[in-house]
Amino acid sequence: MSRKRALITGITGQDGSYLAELLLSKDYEIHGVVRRVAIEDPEHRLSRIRHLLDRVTLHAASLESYASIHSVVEAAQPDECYHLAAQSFVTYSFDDEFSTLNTNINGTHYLLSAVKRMAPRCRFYFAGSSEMFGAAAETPQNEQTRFRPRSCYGISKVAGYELTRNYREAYGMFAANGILFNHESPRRGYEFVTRKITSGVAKIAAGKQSKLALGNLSARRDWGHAREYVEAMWLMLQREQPDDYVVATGETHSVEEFAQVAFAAAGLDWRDHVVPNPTLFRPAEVHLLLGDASRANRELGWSAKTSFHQLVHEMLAADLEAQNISSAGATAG
Ligand code: G4F
Repeated sequence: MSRKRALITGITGQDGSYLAELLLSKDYEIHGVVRRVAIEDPEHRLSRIRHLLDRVTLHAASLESYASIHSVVEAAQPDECYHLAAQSFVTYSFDDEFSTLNTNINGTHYLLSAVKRMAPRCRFYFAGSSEMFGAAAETPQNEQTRFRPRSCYGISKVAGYELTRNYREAYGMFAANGILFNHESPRRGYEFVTRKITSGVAKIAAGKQSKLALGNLSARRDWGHAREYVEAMWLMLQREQPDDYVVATGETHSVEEFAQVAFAAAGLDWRDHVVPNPTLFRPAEVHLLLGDASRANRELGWSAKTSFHQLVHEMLAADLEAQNISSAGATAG
């Protein structure tokens, strides 16, 4: 039997890199969609997949161009398509609503349409988000919880979710939505609060800075490990029938708790270093997210394994090592 082919948009990101590793371990042939600038600047823009470059085929395309997306799908002829690429930083979606909505909604629509035309039997995964729940009316949130997004990012993800569901219902495509709660790792981008904290703690421990400015410390998130969350994506596309799944740990912690644990692990007191910065508050905040992943547990056999403390410690250890500080000094998780 020939190898299965997977097409991954966003392959250069945290999730894309873990997913490519997972699928390579299952002997998939991997095709990734990247921006042309990434191919021209591999040192910086392909850093998360540098170790995979001789085993993946990269295609230059833009989510803003239907023609380029169509060409990639036609060339790759994927059996499975994982649509992870997006403008994914919620804060930025307040700064530029238009580009977030255009890229995220049109990009998903272009890809769905191209798959329907060029590879109709391809199984499609859409990276939905717990940001879709927004000011959720119930806690914990599951697949039935109503969406009440609080940002253009959340709105764009609701649109992508609905497009995916509509292609499933209207055209019989195998199209599944993952509703993933926050998932982090040492590969997380520095703009997200978890990595901002662990990299900040490491720089403070190295004596390179003394303060860390943060916004809303009381916001609560359900934080899991990205490496485990990509397994849930793959499992969703192995089902007999497509469906939508919440992927979460079932635990919620505040930003303050995250900071407290990270600083304490480096032998520091967060109160000596964290400075509140009101400009980092969002115009509309999502105050509390907590996922109920029992459907994923029941039907996919998936559950989160890494604890909150283990996650913080793993991220901090990587950032300490980047500062040439032995992570053995970090209190065990
Ligand atoms: O780390 P964050 O920027 O992640 P956020 O907004 O929850 O979104 C992430 O998770 C979503 C899944 O629910 C994804 F769809 C999305 O793409 C992204 O991966 O912020 C987390 C919380 C927020 O409440 C924010 O207000 O941390 C609070 N926060 C406090 N100080 C801060 C900061 N966030 C950032 N980025 N920077 C701060 O200084």
